[in-house]
Amino acid sequence: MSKATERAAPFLRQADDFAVSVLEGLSRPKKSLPCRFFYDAQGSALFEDITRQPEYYPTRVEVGILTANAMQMLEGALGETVLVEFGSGSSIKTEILLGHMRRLHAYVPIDISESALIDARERLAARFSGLNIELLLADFSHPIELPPELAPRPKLGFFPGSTIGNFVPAEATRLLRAMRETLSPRGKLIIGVDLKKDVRQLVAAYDDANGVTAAFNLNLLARINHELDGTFDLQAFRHAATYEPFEGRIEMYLVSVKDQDVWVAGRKFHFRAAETIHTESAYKYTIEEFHLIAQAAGWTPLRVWKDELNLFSVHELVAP
Ligand code: AVJ
Repeated sequence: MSKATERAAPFLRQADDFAVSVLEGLSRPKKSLPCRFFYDAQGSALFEDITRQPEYYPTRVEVGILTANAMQMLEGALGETVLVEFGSGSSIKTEILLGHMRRLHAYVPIDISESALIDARERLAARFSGLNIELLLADFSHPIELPPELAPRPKLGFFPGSTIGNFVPAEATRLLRAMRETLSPRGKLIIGVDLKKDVRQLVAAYDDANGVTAAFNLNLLARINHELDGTFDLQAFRHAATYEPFEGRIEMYLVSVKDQDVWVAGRKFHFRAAETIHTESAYKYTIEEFHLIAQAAGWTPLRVWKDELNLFSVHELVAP
């Protein structure tokens, strides 16, 4: 994948970023690991499996909203438009939009997972012959530089799945501001935002009965063992998901079931029984709360599309 690698973000090589972030996270008084590292090939596959679990409503509800309202979302998108997707993963939802776009200049999926980008391109190229797909292997939480020939064109941003929820509100505002710059001039962003709801339903979505989310969470330790010579015993940690009502967020943890020492990249880390590693936050919003964040990032919220049960929302943001 020479072209994608050429356009990879000029930051720390992914392997170094992983090593540095893991050692730093495990050295903190309250141990934590960045959720962006969930998505190695195994993690991406486990996430796809999560989206098929009955408790995990966000994906299928959002797909319903996108399918029912795609034409409205694409109003104004011309033939020379560039569709830019942040954290594209499998690009499954993108197919709904692409299926309603008569013409498009290019689709630029941005993702940290090389395997996900390659698989998505293969599938989309087979279904949409002639579609110009420009892969961008990069971490979308950093400023993104689009290929120079695409930068001056009108751009439609797509950020589904409520991945915005992984960022604390101040960071979410910073990220939305950076996206506005990437999509300028006159950019538009279609973004998925999971809504606040019954706590039992929220927690169940992050702790499904089949244990797929637990496997997804524990896979992070398997990745450390694999890539950083870790000695994590996956049986000695368990998955936990809680909802923090004051913060309005789901928190995911890995909990040590006993006192134990673990080696990572030649360094020893001690875990007390019941000690936790924070692995993900997923903020949930009301429509009004999300609009405040979008406006603070310089966006003007226009239409909002929701499902009849008010479980999930898709927002249209335009740059003034
Ligand atoms: C891909 C970040 C949107 O937070 O709902 C699913 C990831 N974590 N189950 C989410 C996830 C646990 C998901 N996002």
